[in-house]
Amino acid sequence: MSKFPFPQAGSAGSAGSASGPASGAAAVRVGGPVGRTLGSGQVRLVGGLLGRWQRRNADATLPHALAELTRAGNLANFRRLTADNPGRYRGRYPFLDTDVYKTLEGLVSELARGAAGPEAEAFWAESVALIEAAQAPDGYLGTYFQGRDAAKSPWSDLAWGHELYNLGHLIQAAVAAARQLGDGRLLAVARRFADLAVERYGPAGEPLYCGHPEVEMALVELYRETGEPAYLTQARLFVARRGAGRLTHGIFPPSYFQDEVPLRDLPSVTGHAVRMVYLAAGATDLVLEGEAEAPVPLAQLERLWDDMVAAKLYLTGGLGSRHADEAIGDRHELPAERAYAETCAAIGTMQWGWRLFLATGRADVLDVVERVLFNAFAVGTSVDGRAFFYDNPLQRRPDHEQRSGAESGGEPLRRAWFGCPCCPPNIVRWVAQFQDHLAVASASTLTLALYADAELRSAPLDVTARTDYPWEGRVTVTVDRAAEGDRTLALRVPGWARGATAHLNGERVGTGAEPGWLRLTREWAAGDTVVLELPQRVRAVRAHPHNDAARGTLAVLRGPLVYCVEQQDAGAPVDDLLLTAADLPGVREERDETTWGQPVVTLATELAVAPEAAPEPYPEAAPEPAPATAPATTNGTTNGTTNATTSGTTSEAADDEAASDARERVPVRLVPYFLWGNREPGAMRVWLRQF
Ligand code: FUB
Ligand code: ZN
Repeated sequence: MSKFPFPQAGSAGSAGSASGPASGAAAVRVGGPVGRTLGSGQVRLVGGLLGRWQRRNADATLPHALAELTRAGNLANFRRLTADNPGRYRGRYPFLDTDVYKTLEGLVSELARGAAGPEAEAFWAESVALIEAAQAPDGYLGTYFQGRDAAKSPWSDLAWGHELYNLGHLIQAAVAAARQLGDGRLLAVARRFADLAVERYGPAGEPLYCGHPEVEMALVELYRETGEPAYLTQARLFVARRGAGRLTHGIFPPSYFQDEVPLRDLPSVTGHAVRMVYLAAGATDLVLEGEAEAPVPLAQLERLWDDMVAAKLYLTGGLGSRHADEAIGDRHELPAERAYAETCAAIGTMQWGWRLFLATGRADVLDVVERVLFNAFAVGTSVDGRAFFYDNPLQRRPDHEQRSGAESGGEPLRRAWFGCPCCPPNIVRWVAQFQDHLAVASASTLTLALYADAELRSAPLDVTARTDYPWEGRVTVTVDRAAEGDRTLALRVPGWARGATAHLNGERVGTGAEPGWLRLTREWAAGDTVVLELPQRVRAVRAHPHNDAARGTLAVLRGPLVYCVEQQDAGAPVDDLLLTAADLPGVREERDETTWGQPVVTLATELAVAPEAAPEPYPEAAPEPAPATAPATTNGTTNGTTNATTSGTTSEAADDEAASDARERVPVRLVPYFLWGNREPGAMRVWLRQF
């Protein structure tokens, strides 16, 4: 018997259509070797942290976004085209239509699960009518370029105009509405615009492409929804053509647009961070639709991903080291206080990672997706769901002056909205789609990729997962219904969960057979229960030795969560605190139910203080004693022994560590990074000094 309380989906993987609701539809309706993504009619978040975030999305963030879009003029930009005498376009950027589309994409999911209120329904009705009315007779839609007073004519500036980026977000909202509400009106608009794009830039058209990738992912999804192969072909063309250097811009170099080298030959992720990961996600979608015809082989996409994870991603999963050009940095260029790590880049990284998991089944890719989700992405939204970070640094200095966001001025912490408001609407849609990124199923296997308190149904198994993850590491999976015959339940064992154990109906089962996965195959019966214990060890990590900005520091993690120290929780300036590995056993886990109005695990300890003593900024270094051991090998080890100098701990550090016994120690509380900046503005550090 299933406890699932809302509409039955078709069998896993059944195709929906624009003419009727397809309540089982996921945002990405696709499968790979591991199975097909389970969608909103098949997965329901019940509680826990992700469930709370999703409720906050419907109750606070979505209504807030609707009000801001109305206030800022995004909706008025469509309305003005329906008037006899259109007024001026409001806003600075040519992509402000997308903030309506992204919000609609999220709104549709919230409406479909009955979580959104009447103001969401009213916004939906009004905006669909305006979008329909604003579309030009030839199918064109881009309010910046339409109307008598338009600054530029359509298709005159592919590098910066974002017209196909606009189309991409329109398509994604339209597909969501067709699948989840059975409302095909937006899909009809999107198809007319997509057909125009195919006519202009298809196999027989100009061999051009958009300055901001996004439409590639969307066209693949439009193909999945409609079955029209021209959309798939167009997506392939856009990915394959990029790198030809056709995007000319007075300010940004070709690498900003990933237009210097074709993606199939790109040695490392580069350029504008959001553009990079959206492009890679689209290219991975094309692999999922048939690698033989995909412009970029899966091996190249995996190589780019692995290289990004190894050398370009922040500990939090944030991507983008430079404010200049919102760009990815060089290898190991990861300054904590200058981290750009845009919230949209976190979303794009998860979109790419999810598709890469579908294509490869790699559990370590999901570890990264999870890291991004609980850190670089989650930090972008305030506890009340009505304020946002655009950039997500890992350090704030006490005298910090630059305000949050792409523009100068404004709030010292999260802002209610931005002149370039790409992040908040992206948050709305991503949170609304959490359930589409938790599990996949094939005829034989249900795979739980990420953990949440949720109910899941699939062809092989219906299960209920109960957990307080990530605060606790116990996940209890109970089978509610099983198909006849042997079926597999696959559970991800995160790489950080050393010592994970599992019990099936009280009997211990092994977890070590396959790195990253626990697979249990049997004839299941309702009531069978698997209890997975993922030890949420408090652990410290240091940065790669080439990450100069973080050398000589440690960061603290617990499970998938990165922790930080905010000034209000430290008995001395955060820049003067010293943390060594020897401090870890003294760290106490505490549950705080009040500070943020929700249960949170914080970490209490006492740390040594090294107040800034030397008045000189660059005091002369004392001569180093000659090394007693053989020179280090390139990986920083000598005969398997970590070499102190190359691993980031100098002899000076060792002296300091020894001396730290004598130092004053002060109480310190570490809090999850995603919660920082919800109290009064102050200094914050993820990486704490070792010496
Ligand atoms: O260009 C559209 C969006 O605006 C980008 O994705 C963000 O990085 C911001 O620049
Ligand atoms: Zn953004």
